[in-house]
Amino acid sequence: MDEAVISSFDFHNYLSKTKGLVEDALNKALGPEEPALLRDSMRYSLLAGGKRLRPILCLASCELAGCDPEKAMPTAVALEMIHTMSLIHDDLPAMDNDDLRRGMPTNHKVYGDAIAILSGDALLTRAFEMVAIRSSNVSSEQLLKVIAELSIAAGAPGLVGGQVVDLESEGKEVDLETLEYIHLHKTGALLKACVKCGALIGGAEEDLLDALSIYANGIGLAFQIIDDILDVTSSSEVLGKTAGKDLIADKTTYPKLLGLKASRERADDLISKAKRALEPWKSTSAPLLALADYITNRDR
Ligand code: GRG
Repeated sequence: MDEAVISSFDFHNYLSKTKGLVEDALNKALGPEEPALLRDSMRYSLLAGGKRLRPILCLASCELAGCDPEKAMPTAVALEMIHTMSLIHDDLPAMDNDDLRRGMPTNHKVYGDAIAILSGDALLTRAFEMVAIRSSNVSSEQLLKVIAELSIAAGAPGLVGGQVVDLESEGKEVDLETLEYIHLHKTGALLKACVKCGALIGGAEEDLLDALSIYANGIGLAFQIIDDILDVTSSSEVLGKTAGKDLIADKTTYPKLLGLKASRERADDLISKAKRALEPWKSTSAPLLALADYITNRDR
């Protein structure tokens, strides 16, 4: 794709088509299994909508590496399962204690705390099953690398670690370094895994993996800065989750530390840097470039 092709790239069409494929795969990933209560609770949250940004990033990275994105679909589904389980657990009374997610009552409000915890556990373990059992035409070596990436991103070095520091920091003065640590772990780690896993399945060379790592760091942090901004500037109706929550929980956020204008500028800088990393792949990176812009321009 040259400049003209990139500027004519129909992102709206790409997004709705790819989202449709992801929704389809998510729907098929959870069959008519037992016990019914657990299945219903898992399906309730997994199929509740959402932007599906993580699986789309995974598929787009696989495609950029020159491979049919369908090959990465089981991993893309796994990533959305891990993300969804983190949302279910994050909403629990012992954590963020929220009633609204993706425009619907949170999982524990419908199924109770115990089933919400267990359906999160089941989604997390199902994610690894998806990668190990449903992937085809992907070598065992690639699958092992993907499984390692997912484990690291979800566990103590990623989401769980970030969540712990986030919980510990509530009601305290937090500096920019700690805030960045929280964001890069709690949010950035999984977004980075999406990009990396897609590229690994696509058979990306080292130079592309390095560039995608820079891209992922930039979009990961920018995504959370925008999330902090939207928490202040948007409404629960638009967000589909409780707006103003950070203030209520006395959390340090980018707008609190830097103000709204400087936060927006920081997000824009990060997105520009992320996009610059993909310059050498200008002719084939239109979806990832457009996804980077989507992250800063989104309204929910
Ligand atoms: C993963 C083992 C494991 C445990 C989870 C609870 C927890 C540990 C971590 C919390 C992680 C968390 C909720 C981070 C926030 C990430 C974030 C900004 C979510 C919102 O993502 P969107 O906007 O949501 O992409 P949709 O609904 O569009 O998918």
